[in-house]
Amino acid sequence: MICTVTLNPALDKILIIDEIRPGENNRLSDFKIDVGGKGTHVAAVLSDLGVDNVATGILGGSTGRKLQRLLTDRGVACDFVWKQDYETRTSYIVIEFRRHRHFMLTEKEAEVDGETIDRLKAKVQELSRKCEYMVFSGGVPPGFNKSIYRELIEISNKHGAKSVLDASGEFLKEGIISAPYMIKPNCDEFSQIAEKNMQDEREIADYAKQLLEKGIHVVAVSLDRRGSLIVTKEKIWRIYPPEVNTVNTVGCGDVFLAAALKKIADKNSLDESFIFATALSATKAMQIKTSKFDLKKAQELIKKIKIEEWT
Ligand code: TA6
Repeated sequence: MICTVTLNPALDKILIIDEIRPGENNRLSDFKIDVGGKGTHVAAVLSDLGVDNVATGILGGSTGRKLQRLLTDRGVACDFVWKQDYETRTSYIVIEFRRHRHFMLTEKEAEVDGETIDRLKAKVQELSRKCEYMVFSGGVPPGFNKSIYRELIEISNKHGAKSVLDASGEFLKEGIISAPYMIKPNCDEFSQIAEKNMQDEREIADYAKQLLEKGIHVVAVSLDRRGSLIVTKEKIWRIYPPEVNTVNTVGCGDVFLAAALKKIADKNSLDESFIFATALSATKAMQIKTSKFDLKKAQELIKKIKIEEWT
């Protein structure tokens, strides 16, 4: 069983428009809703891939109820901490077809109080006893300390679960102190940990090796459209993604993480797991919705993925 922990879930509203014209009434050509907030995406994708999973985090209000319904409909077991007088945020993803571009606008979230945070910690403790993997993913609403992911990972490690962290800034920097099993930073987030701008792939691999000395087992650095670097004590892989017609890249990282975890949990080798993750995530970029993918297409794309083993 895999548990996802989303401290700041969202409902994704996807607004589709041909062209945005400033100062005019911009009429949408279509509108879709999807689960949002990183960890919840991972949960929905895991369910679609047939992996038993439970989602926790903080929810509130009618948006929270709507999001939970979407997750339940996808087959996710929901065990959220509910907060009174709190409304789960909405994220707006605007897809502008004519210019082949999209934007994400996220609502400002309300502050979380100490009592809710304590209930969340107790929930993480309870779930980390039952789950093999605990996935901590996404932004953090105000009210939490910078150390929150470090504390939650410590709790999971203590109860025998393997922790996976997909966060940014100070939350990521603090989180790695507790030595999660795996981290999945992008280039910017990796530069935040290293405290210097990291673009050179060899330099990223060398610094990732240093992180492994702290007890992390897998550092999966997303290089966005350029693919990824997967660094472990034994091996380094550079994976190049296939070319696809991109419609909306929001959620690609979450599909990548869920797909890799599915394969790792099924005891596949790491290179095989990340090749599958790369293919599935590429099919996400072709979809309008933020947590959708195309498994059949991914099987075709696997053959087009290039992988190098670095020494
Ligand atoms: O990764 C995509 C996504 O989860 C969107 O669904 C959107 O809601 C957003 O990211 C939230 O990201 P944040 O970092 O603010 O938690």
